[in-house]
Amino acid sequence: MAAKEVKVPDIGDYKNVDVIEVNVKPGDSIQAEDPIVTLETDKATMEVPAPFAGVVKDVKVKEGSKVSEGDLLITVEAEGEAATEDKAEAPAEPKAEEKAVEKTEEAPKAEKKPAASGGTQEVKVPDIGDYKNVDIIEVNVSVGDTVTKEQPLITLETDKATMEVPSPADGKVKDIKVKEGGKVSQGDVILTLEGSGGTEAPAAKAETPEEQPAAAKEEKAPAPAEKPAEQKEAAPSADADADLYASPSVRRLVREFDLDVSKITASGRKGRLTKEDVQSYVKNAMQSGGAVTSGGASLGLLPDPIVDFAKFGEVETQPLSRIKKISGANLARNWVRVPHIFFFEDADITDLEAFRAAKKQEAEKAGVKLTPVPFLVKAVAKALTKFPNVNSSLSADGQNQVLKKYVHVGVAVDTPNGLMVPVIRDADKKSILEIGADLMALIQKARDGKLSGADMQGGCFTISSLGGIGTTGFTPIVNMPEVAILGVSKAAMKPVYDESTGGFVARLMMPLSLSVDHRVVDGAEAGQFIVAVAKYLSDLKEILL
Ligand code: CAO
Repeated sequence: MAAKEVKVPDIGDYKNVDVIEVNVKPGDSIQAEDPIVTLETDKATMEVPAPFAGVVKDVKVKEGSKVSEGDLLITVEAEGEAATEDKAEAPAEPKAEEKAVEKTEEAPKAEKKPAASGGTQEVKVPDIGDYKNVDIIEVNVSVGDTVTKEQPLITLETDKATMEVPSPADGKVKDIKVKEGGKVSQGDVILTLEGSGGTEAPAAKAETPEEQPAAAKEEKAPAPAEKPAEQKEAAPSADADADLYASPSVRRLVREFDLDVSKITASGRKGRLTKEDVQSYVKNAMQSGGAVTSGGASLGLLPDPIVDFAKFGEVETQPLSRIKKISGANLARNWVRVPHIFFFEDADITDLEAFRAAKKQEAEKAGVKLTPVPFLVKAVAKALTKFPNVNSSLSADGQNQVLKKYVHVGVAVDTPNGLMVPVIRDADKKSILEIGADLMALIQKARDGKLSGADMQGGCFTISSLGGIGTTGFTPIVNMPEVAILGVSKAAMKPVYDESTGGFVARLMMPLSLSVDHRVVDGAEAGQFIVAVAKYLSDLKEILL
C-alpha cells in the first residue's frame, strides 16, 4: 500500500472556495467515487469524489477551510495498483459540474429585457452541461409570487452537485410547468414570468443550442459514477451537519442563521431539508422563545413583533437587496456573538489637514482624491503592526488565536445596494498616495457592483468612516472574524486647552471610536491602540518611527 495525495481538481475560475463538509476522517475506508469533501461557491455545491479506494491516512482540510485547485485534501493508503497519480490529482467531475453552474448563471443573464408590462416570457432550463433528465429537488416559487432577477427559481440535482436556476428578470410567476420530483433537461420550460415593465421580451435566446454550444471539454470528463442521490442520506452519521442534504440556498440559510440542523425535521423527498423546513423551524422556535442557533444557550428572546403596518397608513413593501440580506445576517450574528467594548478618542488633525490641503492638487494630478481616509488607513496599519493582538482572529473552534503577519485593512463603503467592505492589501507597506489610489479603485468597483470575492477577503481590521457625512460619534459592529473596527466621524473645530499658555486654542478634532472583541482584546490594549491611532494622525512623523 502506498500513501497517495488527493488534491482539489479543476474547479473552474473559483479560488478560495468554502469547504462546507468533510466527509472522511483518518482511518476511514473509502471507495473510488466516495465524496471526500463538499465545496460551495455562491451558486453551487459540489462534491470532490475519491479517485480510488483506500484507507484515509491524513485529512488536511476542515470544515470552514478555503481551498483552490491543487490544494491537498487528504492522503490515502491506496488499495492495489489501479490508483494512478493522475487520477489522484484530477478527478474531473467537479469541473464539469461547476462549468454547468457557471452557464446557468450566464444563460439567464443574456435574457436582459424584462417581459412586457402584462406580457410574459418563458423561462427555460439553461445549459447544464451534458446532463439530461436532471432531478428537480426544489421548486422555490409559487404561482403569483413576485420574483427578482437572480432569485433562485428551482434547484436541480445531479449525482454530484446541486445547482440553482436563477430568475433572468424581475416579474411575477404566472404559471409553473415543473414540479418537485420531476426531471428536466436543457431547454425545458420551467415557468412563465409576467414582467413588470419594459417592452416585449424576446424568446429565451441564450438558451437555444446555437448560442449555448455544449462544452466540448466536458465530453472528456468520465461519466459520473452511477451513484444515486439517495445514498447521501442512506448512511447514518452521528454528525447531522456533515450529512446535510439540502440545496445551496438552504445550506446558506442554515449557515447564515447558524442553525443546529440536527433539530430540524427534513420533509423533502429522500430526507432533503427544504427552505420551508428551515423557515417553519425558525418560526416555531421564535414563537416559543427558544434558541435556534447552534452556538450557545437560549437567549430567551421574545419573538419578533409581527405588525400589520398597513393598518396605520399607506405602506410599500420592497425586497431587501441581496447584500443587505447577507450583511444583515452577518451583523446580527456578530452583534450577538461578539462581546463588544467601545472606546472613544479625538484626534487633533489640524496639521494633517494643512498637509492634506497642501498636497491635494499634487495628488489630484496623480489621479488620487486625497481625503482623510487614506491617512486613516495608514495610521491604522501602523498601529496594527504595533499591537499584533488587534491584528488577529480567533480560530473557528475558539481555542486558538491566529496572529496575522500581514496588514490588510478593510474600508466600509456605502453603495446603493448596501454596505460593502473591500480590502486594501499590505497597507503598512504602501504610501498614502498608493493607499488613496487603491481606495478610489475599490470604492468605484463597490459602487458599480463589480467587487470580486477576492477584493473583500483577507481583511484584518475595518475602518468605517462617516466623516464625509457627519455624526459626532457611533459604535460600529466588529466585522467577524476580525477583532476590532474603527468608527470615524466628522472633524470639527473645538477649543482645546493649551497647557503652555493656559488658554484655549481652536483645533480641528476628528472623533474616533473603536469597537473590539473583548474575548481577544483587553480594554487597556484597546485604549492604547486608539490613542496610538490618534497620535499618528496628530503627528504624521510618528508613523515613520
Ligand atoms: N471629517 C471631516 N471631513 C471629512 C472626513 C472627516 N472625518 N472624512 C471625509 N471628509 C471629507 C472629505 O475630505 C471630502 O471632502 P473634500 O472633497 O472637501 O476633501 C468629503 O468629506 C467627502 O468624502 P467622501 O465620503 O466622498 O470620501 P471619503 O474618502 O471620506 O470616504 C468612504 C470614502 C468610502 C469611506 C465613504 O464614502 C463611505 O462610503 N462611508 C460610509 C461608511 C459607512 O456607511 N459606514 C457604516 C457605518 S456603521 O458601521
